[in-house]
Amino acid sequence: SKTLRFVLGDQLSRSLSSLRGLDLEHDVVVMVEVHDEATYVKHHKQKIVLVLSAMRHFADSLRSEGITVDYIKLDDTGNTGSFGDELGRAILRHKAARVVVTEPGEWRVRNMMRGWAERFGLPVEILEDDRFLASHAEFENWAEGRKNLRMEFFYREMRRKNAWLMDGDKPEGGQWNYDTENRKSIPRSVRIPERRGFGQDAVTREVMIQVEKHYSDHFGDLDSFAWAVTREEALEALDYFVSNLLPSFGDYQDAMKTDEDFIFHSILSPYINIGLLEPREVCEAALDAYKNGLAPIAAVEGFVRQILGWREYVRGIYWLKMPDYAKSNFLEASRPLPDFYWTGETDMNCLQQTIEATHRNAYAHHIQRLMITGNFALLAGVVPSAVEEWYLIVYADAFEWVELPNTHGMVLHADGGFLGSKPYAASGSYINRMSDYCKNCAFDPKIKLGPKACPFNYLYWNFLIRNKERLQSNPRMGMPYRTLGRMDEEKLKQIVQDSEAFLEGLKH
Ligand code: FAD
Ligand code: DLZ
Ligand code: SF4
Repeated sequence: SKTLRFVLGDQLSRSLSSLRGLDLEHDVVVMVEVHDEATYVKHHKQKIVLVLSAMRHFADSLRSEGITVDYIKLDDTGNTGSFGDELGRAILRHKAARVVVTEPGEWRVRNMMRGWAERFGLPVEILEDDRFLASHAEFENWAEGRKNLRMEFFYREMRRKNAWLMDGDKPEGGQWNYDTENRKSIPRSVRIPERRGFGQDAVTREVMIQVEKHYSDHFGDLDSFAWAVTREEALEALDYFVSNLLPSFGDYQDAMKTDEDFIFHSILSPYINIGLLEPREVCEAALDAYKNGLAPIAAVEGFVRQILGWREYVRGIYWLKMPDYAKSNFLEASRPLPDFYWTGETDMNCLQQTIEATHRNAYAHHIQRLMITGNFALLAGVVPSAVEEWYLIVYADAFEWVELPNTHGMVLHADGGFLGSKPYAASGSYINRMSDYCKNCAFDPKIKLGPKACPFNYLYWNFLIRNKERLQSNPRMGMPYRTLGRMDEEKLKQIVQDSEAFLEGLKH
C-alpha cells in the first residue's frame, strides 16, 4: 500500500527520518509550496525565495534517484494554500494508506499536525527529527531536576558525549571556553575576505518572479539574493568558511564594521536550518581544520560552541517550554516597534547600518542582532511579541524554535532569566569599543546627557531605573545598580527626562 512521505521546507536533508525505508515502487514524497507558510509572518523576500528554490532543487535531486515526488508549486491551479488541505488533496490523489512525516521545527505546525490522523482517517506517523545533536529525551533528562539550565553546563556534557575537543575527560587545551581571547576589534590592517555568494539560476529566478508577484509588500531587497540553494552549493559555502574565515572567527566574533556585513562569520545558519547542511558535519569540518593545524583552538572551540552548545540548547528550551514560553513578559515592556526597524531611517548610525544590512542580505551577524537591534528594543521597552515577529521576518535563518529563545530569552529577558542570567543591556561605550559606527553618527558615545548624547547612554540608565524592582536583586546586576545608587537626584531626573523625550519622539 502507498505511503506518502510529507517533507517540509526546512527538512531538505537526504538523511531525514521520514525518507528512511522509502519504497521506490509505492511511496510518494509530497512537497507543497503554500501561501500560509509564506505569510504566517511576512517573511523577508529572500527567505521565501531561499526556501522555495531549495525545495525545488531538493525535489529534483530526489527525482534523479528515481523517487516519485509530487510537488505542488505556489501558482499551481487548485493549490489551497495550507499544509493540511494540500496533504488532504495528495492523500486523495494517491489513494494513500499512510502518511509519514518528520516532526516539524515549530510548535505552530506541530499543533496543526495533531488532528491529521483523525481528519484523514489514516495513520500519520510523526518521527523524531534526529538531525540534531541532542534528542528531546536527552535534553529533558539533562534539564530534569536542575534549577539552573545554563548553556555552559549543557555544552560541556555535549562535548563529553561527542568526544569533541576532549583530552580524556578534560577539555583540550585545558579550557572549556576561550571567549576571553575572542573579543578583539578589527584593526585596519586586517583584510576581510569577500562573502562566497552564489549566482541565481533559472529555478531561483522563476521563484523570484513569483515572490515579487505575490509578496511585493514584504520587507527586503531581492535583487541581491546570493544564497546557496542546493546541497552542493552549501557544501562549497562550508568549505569556503573553513578555509578562509574560520582561522579568524574567534578573534573578531564580537566585532562590527561599517560596510562589512559578514566579518568572519560563517553565514551558514540558513543552510543548517533548512537541512542543506547538517550540524554534525559542519562541526566536524571545523574540528578537522583544528586537527590539521589550519585553525587555532580558540576559533574552533568558539565556533563549535555556537552549534553544539547554543543551537542545541535553544532548541531544547523551546520544546521544553512551549507554548507558554512565548507568553511571558517579565519586564512588562509595552512600547510598539519603532518604524525605523522597517525603514532604517534613524540618526543612530549603528541601528541604521544594521537594519540596512538586514534589508539587503536577510542577514545580520550575531552581535548586531544582540547588541544593536536587540539591545535597543530591550532598553526602549518594546513589547516582546513585536520584536519577536520582526526577528522571525527579517532573517533568512529565522525559524521560531531558534529565533524565539534568542529574542524572548537572551535579548529581552522576557522569561525572567530562565535562559540568560541577566539582560544583555549595554550603553554606547560598548558599541563604540566593538565597532566603527560611532565615528559617523549624529550622536557621541562619550556624551551622556543632552541633545548630542548617544541615546544608548541615557536609555541604559533609564532602563535600570524603570526596572529597579525587577532587576536590582539579580546578583549579576549588582555593579550597575551600585553605580546608579551613587548618582544624584538631578542626574537621575535628567536621565529620565532625556529618555522620555527621545522615546516619545519615535515614530510607530
Ligand atoms: P556564526 O557566527 O558563523 O555561527 C555559527 C553557527 O552557530 C550559526 O550558523 C548558527 O547555526 C549557530 N549559532 C550561533 N549563535 C547561535 C545562537 N545564539 N542560537 C542558535 N544558534 C546559533 N539564529 C538562527 O539560526 N535563527 C534565528 O532565527 C536566530 N535569531 C536570533 C535572534 C536574536 C535576537 C539573536 C541575538 C540571535 C539569533 N540567532 C538566530 C543566532 C545567531 O545570531 C545566528 O545563528 C547567526 O548570526 C547566524 O549567522 P552565521 O551562520 O554567520 O553564524
Ligand atoms: C518558511 C517556509 C516558506 C516561506 N514556505 C514554505 C512552503 O511553501 N512549504 C513548506 O513546506 N515550507 C515552507 N516554509 C518552511 C516552513 O514554514 C517550515 O517547515 C515550518 O515552519 C515548520 O518548521
Ligand atoms: Fe550607535 Fe550611539 Fe555609536 Fe551612534 S553614538 S553609532 S547611536 S552607539
